[in-house]
Amino acid sequence: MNKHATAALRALDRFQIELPSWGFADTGTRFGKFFQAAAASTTEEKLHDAGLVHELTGSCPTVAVHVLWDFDDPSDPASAKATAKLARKHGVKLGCINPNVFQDQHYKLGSFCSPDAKARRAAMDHTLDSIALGKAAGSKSMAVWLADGTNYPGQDNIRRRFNDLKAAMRKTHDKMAKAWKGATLLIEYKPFEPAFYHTDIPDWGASHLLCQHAGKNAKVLVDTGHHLPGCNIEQIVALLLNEGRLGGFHFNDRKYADDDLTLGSIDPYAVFRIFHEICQFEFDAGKDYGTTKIDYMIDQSHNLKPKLEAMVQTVCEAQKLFVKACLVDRAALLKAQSKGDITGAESLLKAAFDADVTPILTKWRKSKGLTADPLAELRRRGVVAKLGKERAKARRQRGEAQSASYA
Ligand code: PSV
Ligand code: MN
Repeated sequence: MNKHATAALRALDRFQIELPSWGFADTGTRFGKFFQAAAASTTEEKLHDAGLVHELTGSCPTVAVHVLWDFDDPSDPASAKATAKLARKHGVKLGCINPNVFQDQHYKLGSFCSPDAKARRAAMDHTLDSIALGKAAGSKSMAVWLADGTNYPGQDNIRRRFNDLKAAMRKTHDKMAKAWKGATLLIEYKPFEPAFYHTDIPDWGASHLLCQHAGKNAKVLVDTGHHLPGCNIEQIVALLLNEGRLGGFHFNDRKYADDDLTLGSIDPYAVFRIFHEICQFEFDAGKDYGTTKIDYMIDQSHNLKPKLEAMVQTVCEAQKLFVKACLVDRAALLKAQSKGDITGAESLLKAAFDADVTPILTKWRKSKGLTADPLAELRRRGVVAKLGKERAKARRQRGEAQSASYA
């Protein structure tokens, strides 16, 4: 193994990926929902599945939770403790807390940006409750994603909305600093959907403005699906790293919009380029790969692929592309760049991207007592079929509708 491979091996130890509880449950499109018998329908089932992905990959010790979907009583911190206990039972811990200020009827015109003061207050009350839940759960971060926006020009005052949002993010940050020390406030952006004329946090610039206004523990959350076609995501990542404001990622892939496909299924080179910018930042700072605090999280939801398989695929793909980025010969890259050798510089990236990193990943997995091929192992165990039977039966016993015949 050369020195780049050795650095990659060490970096893999630090490369952890958080799983989304909601990624194990049935989802659909606005046209319908095709059920999977093995999909998780209770919080415990989601945590069980997350535990299994962690057992197979050794890289996913935490699970992001959505407050309204994973806690019994969002106004009672004891319910966060109960979910945290369930997580421990399945060998994982609770990660990022996701308040939900988009589901209730009073958010029809928005949450923090709504023209209705009652809706703005409800959003703040829920966010303050979420802070208490996050602290009780032992989590280290909270992610704010808003469905706020308008559907038609003239519908509302864009600046009034943003100013209300700025005040809300400052208040949220201050409350976190007092009541939940050391926790990070992640602010996610999205240029479209469910609002289709304007979104109140459309891009990294708006997120960044909100973070600057909120305070030092506010960071930008980059969901890879939340960009308009052609957007250079790795450049956003490079600039945010430069400003100390890159909080983390919601990993997924897409062909058109926020398609929530498995990472790298459409454009693995784009994901590699993101990791390349992160590694380059660390190299320039004289730091080892994987030592920058970045919350790598998955945010994918599959209608048709078995959830567990999709999740294992994404984790393994992230590891593979991360390792490839660690292999870039950065001393040679610097030389090529300073000579203006464009072809040489690009070829160094391509060489790393084209490298077969299976031996590195296998060596790392073996050293941790893990299976060399987590997806093959999941399939070999027949887990999806087994869970499908068990869960269909459990649903029938609970009197729930979903049929096992969709497996
Ligand atoms: C919104 O599209 C999003 O990306 C946010 O992160 C939400 O928390 C998540 O999906 C689940 O709805
Ligand atoms: Mn997201």
